[in-house]
Amino acid sequence: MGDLAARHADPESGERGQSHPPAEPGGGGPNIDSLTLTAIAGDDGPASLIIQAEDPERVSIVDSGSTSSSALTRVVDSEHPDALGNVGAGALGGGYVDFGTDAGDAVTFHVSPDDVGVYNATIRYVNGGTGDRPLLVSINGAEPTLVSFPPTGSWSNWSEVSISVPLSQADNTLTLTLPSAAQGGVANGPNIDQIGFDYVEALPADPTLVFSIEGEALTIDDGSSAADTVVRDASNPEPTGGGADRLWGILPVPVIWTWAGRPATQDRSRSMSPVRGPIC
Ligand SMILES: [Ca+2]
Ligand SMILES: [Ca+2]
Repeated sequence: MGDLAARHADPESGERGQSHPPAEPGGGGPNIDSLTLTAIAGDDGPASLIIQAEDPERVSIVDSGSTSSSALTRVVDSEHPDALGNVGAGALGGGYVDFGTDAGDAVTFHVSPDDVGVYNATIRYVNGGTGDRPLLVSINGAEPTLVSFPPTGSWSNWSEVSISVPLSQADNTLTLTLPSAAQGGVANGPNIDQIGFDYVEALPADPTLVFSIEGEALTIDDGSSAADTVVRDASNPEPTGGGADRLWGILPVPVIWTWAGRPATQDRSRSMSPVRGPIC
């Protein structure tokens, strides 16, 4: 919608002004000089949220296992260096969380958006190691999904991993947990700087339908004991209908896009690749 106003001049009085539009019985009309359309800002959705990992008001840490310094999952800043006495350069907000070495160590972000919905969560991290340091990601305590945090080249070269998450209530939690080897983890994690949350779209109509994807395996939880939500493919087609192959066409599977292993300033469009499905 716009704000419509017309500038006109009265030929007898010389009066000029704006009207919506002028009424002039008996024919004729005003001389139209110009038309001004003023756009009214639309609703761009809820404002973005950025939570610093070192924010004690919004982030809680569960540190388990050994009490040796290298095993601790803790906040690192100028007053609290890491186990080697270092503070990594390039973190935003003055600090970051350094994962220790114990499976089960966890960092929970408390997220209170203006509106519920599906959000893009951009996790800023650094991994100066030589191999992937995956973490389990869970939203509001739901079944976690393993997310990759590939090497970034150095401990000061921060990068981002972006995942799609549902923020379905006023207060949500996003928990990053160091997985065990059996869960696909290694005995260490990346450093986490911050997570930004950007609104994408409204929640699905049926919030009880939950997809969880780990690796190549897809698990469906339809919220009831009856297996009435199943995968249909060539090995398990529809009992009836669906055409010759009894499949109702192919539905696109949503994916998580990562921009891992690149400098934060790099053009995202050149290195995106889908790795996993949505976390619910
Ligand atoms: Ca620990
Ligand atoms: Ca930070």
